[in-house]
Order: sequence, then C-alpha cells, then structure tokens
Amino acid sequence: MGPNHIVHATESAYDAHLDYVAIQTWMEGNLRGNLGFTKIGDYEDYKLVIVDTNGGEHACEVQENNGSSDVSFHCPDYSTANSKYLRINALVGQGSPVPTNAATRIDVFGRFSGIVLSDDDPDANSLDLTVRFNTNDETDVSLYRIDVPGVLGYGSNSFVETKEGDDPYIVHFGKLATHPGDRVIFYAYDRDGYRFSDYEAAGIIDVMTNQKNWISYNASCDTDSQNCMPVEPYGEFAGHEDAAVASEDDGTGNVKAFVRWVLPFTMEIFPVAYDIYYADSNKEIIRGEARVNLQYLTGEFRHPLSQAPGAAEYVAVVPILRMNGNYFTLYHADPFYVPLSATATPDFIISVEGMVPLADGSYGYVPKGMTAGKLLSRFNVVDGASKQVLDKNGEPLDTDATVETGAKLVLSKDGVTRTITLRFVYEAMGKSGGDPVTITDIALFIIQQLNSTDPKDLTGDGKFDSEDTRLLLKELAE
Ligand SMILES: [Ca+2]
Ligand SMILES: [Ca+2]
Repeated sequence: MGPNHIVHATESAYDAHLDYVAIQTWMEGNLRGNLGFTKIGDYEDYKLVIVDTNGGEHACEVQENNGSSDVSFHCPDYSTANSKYLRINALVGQGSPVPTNAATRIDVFGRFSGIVLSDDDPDANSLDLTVRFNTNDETDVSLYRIDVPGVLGYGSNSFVETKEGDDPYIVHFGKLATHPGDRVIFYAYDRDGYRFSDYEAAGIIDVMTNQKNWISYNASCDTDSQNCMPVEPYGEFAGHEDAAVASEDDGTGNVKAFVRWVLPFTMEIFPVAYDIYYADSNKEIIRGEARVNLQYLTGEFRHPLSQAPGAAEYVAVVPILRMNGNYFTLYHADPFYVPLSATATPDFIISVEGMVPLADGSYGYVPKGMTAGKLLSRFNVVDGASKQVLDKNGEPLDTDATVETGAKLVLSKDGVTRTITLRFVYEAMGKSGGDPVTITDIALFIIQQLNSTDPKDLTGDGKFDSEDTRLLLKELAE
C-alpha cells in the first residue's frame, strides 16, 4: 500500500477515513471481508451499509477484531447488478445515521486490459520500470492509481487522470528496488473520488541479463526496507517434471522460444516467483535471464525467452517459494534444468505436404527431377518467414531449377535461420547419389517394403502404396 490518500473536500463533524478494505468473498448475496477505518469526530456507534444504485441502504453485519477500527464484515444483500458502495455511517444523537466519506465502490471494475510491464535495467533486484495499460470503459472513472514496489523499499505509486482516446496509458517509474513476489497493482477511482475495491495485479518481470552467476539470495535482503523478504534455502522442490522449452507463436505472428510448465501449487507451499538463467552443458550459469514474479499461483507458467547465448544448453530455474500463512519468509529451492532442445530454434513450419519429417530433423524424399519451386510449395511456413533452396555450393536455386544432391532448404525470419537437410528417394533405397537406379533396384525395394512390418513411407501419408511405387519409378535413368 502506498502512502497517498484521496482526501475529500467535503467537511463534516462526523466523518471517517477508510484505511483499507480487503474483500475475500465477492458473490451475489454474500460480500465478506475485512476493513480498517479511523473515526473523525465525536461519535461512538457506526453502521456499515451497502448503498445501492438508487441510494437505498442495506445493513451489513460487523464483527470487531482489534478494537473498533479493524472489523470483519458480511453483507447478505450484496447484488452484482445494483450494489454501488460499501460505506460507514456515523450514528449520532439518538442514532441518526450520517454518511461518512469512508466508502468504496464494490461493483466489479474488471476493465484494465493490455497491461505490459517492462524493465530496462539489466541488473537483478533492480528495475527501470515502465507500465503500460489500457481500459475498456472509463465513463465513470476519474483517476487510476498504480502501486509499484520499492523506492528504497517503501513503495511508490502514481496517479493517472483519465484521458480521451485509445492510446495506452504509459507511466515511467524509473529506478526501483525489487524483491521476490513483487507485483504492480492497478486501482481506479470513480468520478466522486471513491476507489473501486476491485483491482488488477501484474507480476513484475525483473530482467537480469547482467547477472553472470546465481543471485546471492541473502544479499537481496540486506537493506532495512519494509518490503524486504528474507530468502532461505529450501532444498529440492518437486513438481516441475513437465517443464519444457518450445517454439510458439507469441500472439503477434512471431515464433519465439517459450519456457513452460504447470504451476505446482499446494495449500501448504507454492512458488511465487521463478529465477530463470541460461546454463552451459555442465550446468554452469552463463547469464541470468529474468526473475518472473507470478500473477497467478495456479495454471500454466509460460515465459518468452530472449535469444539464447551460443553455449547455452539448459534453462536453469530457481523456484522462490512461500509457505501458506507465512508472509515474511521466502525460500529458494534447488535449481532445475530444462534442456534447450532442437525446438528451441524456431522451426517456422506450420505444415508440410507430401514430405516425411525424419528423426534427425531432415525431410524426405525428393524425387529425381523435382524443381525448387515444387519443393518450396510443399512447406507451409509462418507469416513473414522466407524460404529458399540452396544448391550444394550454397547458391540459391531458381524456382524452375532442379533440386540435386547436396541441396538444402533454408527458412529464415527476423535474422534467425533454420537449415533443413533434404533426403532423396535414392537415399531411401540405400543408393548413393552417383549410382544409376535400375528397375531391379526398384523391384527389390518394393518387395522389401511389402514384406516389412514397418514399410517406408516416401510421400508423407504414412503408408507404402502405389503412390510410393510411382515415385520410385521416376528414379529410373532415362
Ligand atoms: Ca532488472
Ligand atoms: Ca506413401
């Protein structure tokens, strides 16, 4: 929570200030939570009410926890369609209610969209934070508040007035200290200055590409800041066996490498952040990538990776854990390692017609006399990717030129290139490029396939049949 408050200009002898509201159950006919408030003026009793959109009041039950300023509440008349405010009424004189300014909007806000947090500081535990967001509907909104962590540990926030137009809101916070678990919280205020209790939270991604070895976890907590979270060793933490690196569309048509797994949440202990590194074949750290603080504790974790260093063979990941009910201690588990498989290089291919993908990443089988154009037409690639056939000397082939032994297919996009080895029909038959194929070779090959439990498909349809036979016959010397 930041230090700022909205102060109302209206003045009353009987008022109250709402210190915090935390809603735990937000359902039709059942609004429950806790709030803290400070009385302003000389009155003893108060009432907590829901104010509906017509100004009608509906009493809530209140249970006092620590003195009169910290209470649990339950409002049975909550209606998602009609409830507008949760408000404290001061009871004065013979119990006449006086509305105070201690009120919060309790209709669901849910209108933030397109939230993007970017960190331009490559050091770990340090941000140069820019926050971008959009909202879908701001007809009854006057102001947004964005709470961010750690200016010298004490947090910071920024108020942004609503504006016309569809451009995103952009707020640059500059240098901030950051700790595991940090999030940015988005609030909105209505046109009367009351805050919507509903908010949006986004996990901060602390870019740490300058980090050359493991983070020193104790050192991340050597300040006296109130947001500092001690980080203790935990040991092995199971639950990331499904972790993988895969090439996927990033949602804008670009294929990128993503690291992903299903979050291993339990009621006792769960990750709140992951520290991601690149490691070499000996599992030595080459450099850090980012600390990704979680927005959601369950579901799938998915994070786009930057270009891997040349020697990288693993993504190394340190889970940062929190035990339920203990908010002041965090744990760092032993790292786990996700291999950067061949698919970490984007494959660019959407589908292939009439070709067989082989285990070594090559494709077969190019028949004698096939043109480069015909071969290229068989590969359906992602938007923006270029494709080209190179001859054995690396020279590009015109589309009407014949694909010969040693030719390769090259796919590229955004400076990333994938070279695909091509297999020829004669290779499937066990012949080498120079040897002429005879009718006897073809007959023997066909007999072998017919007697095999695993006949060789040459055309990409998964079976060996007359179509494959026709392809073989094209190999005959003229
Ligand atoms: Ca950083
Ligand atoms: Ca076939």
